[in-house]
Amino acid sequence: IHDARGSPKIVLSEPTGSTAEVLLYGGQVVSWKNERRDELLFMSSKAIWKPPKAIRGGIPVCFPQFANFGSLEQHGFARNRLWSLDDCPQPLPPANNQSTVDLILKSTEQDLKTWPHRFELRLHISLSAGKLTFIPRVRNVDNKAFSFTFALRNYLTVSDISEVRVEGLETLDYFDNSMQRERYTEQADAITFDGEIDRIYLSTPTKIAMIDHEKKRTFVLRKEGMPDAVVWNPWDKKAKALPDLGDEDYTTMLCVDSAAIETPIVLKPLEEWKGRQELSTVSSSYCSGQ
Ligand code: TA6
Repeated sequence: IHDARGSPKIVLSEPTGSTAEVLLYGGQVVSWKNERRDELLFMSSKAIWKPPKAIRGGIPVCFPQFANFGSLEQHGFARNRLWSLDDCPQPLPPANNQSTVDLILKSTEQDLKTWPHRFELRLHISLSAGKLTFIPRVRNVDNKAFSFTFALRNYLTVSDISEVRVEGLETLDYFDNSMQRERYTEQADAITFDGEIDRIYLSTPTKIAMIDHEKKRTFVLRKEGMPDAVVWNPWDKKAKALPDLGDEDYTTMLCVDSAAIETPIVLKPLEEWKGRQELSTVSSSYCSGQ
């Protein structure tokens, strides 16, 4: 663990040479490099790496609220808090060549003022060849029930957003964030990009593929416990309006998030919710439907 721009950072590694970097700030993965040292996650050229701003890139955790689906700050507060190592499951071995880390965020007196529910949010992250796995868990440690919405916002690096195709969301219903959250139905073929997209796809299948022709790379997202998927690219106008996103950055980024939004998760006292997300990359020989 060593400091990086003010936040302690954990570096995960595995025998084939891929690495991932996780900050205690936000419990956020900020880098995932394959064995050829290609950076697989997008990081804004103008990201702000210090509180209270969320770092625009990597994989921020949106909890206890996605976007403005509620009265809290945009995407909740978990991504703007300093998490800790969760030494309950097992203390992190001294060597940094560990391929897993367990993080925890507990409700604080300060946060109880804005979100009056005592919780323990745990995030297990493990790296293996070509795959990054996340197991988020939320436990209600209060004496009354609460509900929350949740997302893992996966900022993926792409060669050129206009050359990317997303398969697996065909014919699904979605809320369109850029159209007063109206409900629409997706067409019957893969999603391609020629403008701003900000959609919450509902009841998605467990597998979604993001195919990047030029880079000859396909990301595959597999998820459980998070029925929805968000697809977001701000395109040029919105990109210019975001101070922590480079004006051209939208051409090399795509967010495809695992999420539980349409049906908030309800926990009674002592109940625990558990999700799972596997993000993997496959080579150019990938053919759809695999
Ligand atoms: O995708 C949902 C959304 O709320 C978009 O409308 C856009 O605001 C994006 O998230 C970015 O949010 P952030 O707080 O990371 O700037």
